Amino acid sequence: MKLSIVIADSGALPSAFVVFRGIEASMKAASELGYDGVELALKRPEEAPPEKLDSLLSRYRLEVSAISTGQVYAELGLSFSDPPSAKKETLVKMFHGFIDLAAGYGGKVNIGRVRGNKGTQDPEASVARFVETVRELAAYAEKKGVTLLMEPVNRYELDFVNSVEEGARIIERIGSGGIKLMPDVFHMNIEDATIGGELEKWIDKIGYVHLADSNRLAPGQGHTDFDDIFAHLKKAGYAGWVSVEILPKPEPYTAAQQAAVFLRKYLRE
Ligand code: LER
Ligand code: MN
Repeated sequence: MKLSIVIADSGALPSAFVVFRGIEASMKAASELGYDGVELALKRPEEAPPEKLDSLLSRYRLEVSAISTGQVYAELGLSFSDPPSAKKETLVKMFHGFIDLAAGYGGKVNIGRVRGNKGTQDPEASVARFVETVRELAAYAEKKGVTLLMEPVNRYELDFVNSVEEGARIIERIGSGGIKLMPDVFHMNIEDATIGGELEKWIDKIGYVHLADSNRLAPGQGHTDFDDIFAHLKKAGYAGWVSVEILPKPEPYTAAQQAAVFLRKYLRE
């Protein structure tokens, strides 16, 4: 397994859920702390120009683990569940841009908050629009050798695809090889009956894992059982990325350091 941390540009929205801000400063810190990679939380593909990425990644000996897109919904105010419109076309084109960028950097693009809510008016129609939009994007991603990552998110943030099992079922419904699951153990602690057990059960569909403790601080600062999580991931043969997505508390560098120090033992074993 390889260890990554979520970072963003200095112009990231206040709602961006990242540990460090400012691409260069973040990469320098991640590298010093022994991370193998960085997950780029972008609101537009142009925020991470390839020339800049190439020079920073080689200077700090890092890889891009994935591109995450949580800010896109906040920035554009529309989602994959919305009815067709010119704005929705803009959203889909923007995802083509993320996929094109990921083709050279990490090969993974996440779908979290941008799926939107199914609402109460006609929830099945919203979910159907979501499935259709993601199916199209997954086909585009597959052609580019990129995997979309569907992130189950807890009920207090989104009203569908909350548990890993729901994520697995919707991936089956999408029916494409271009999409996998991105379980986040913080959300799993709220929505899933077990964490390690569910990860092992759905391992064939899992392409990436987000790590945070029960209180969303660095792993080791809450009551999540990481011994159990890593025992199951190892038993299942998981060899992909685990990425630290935590609150920047008590302050970003300390939080990232706590996570790296705590997780090192599982990654070395
Ligand atoms: C994004 O990865 C995530 O986990 C969300 O909870 C952020 O809103
Ligand atoms: Mn997450």
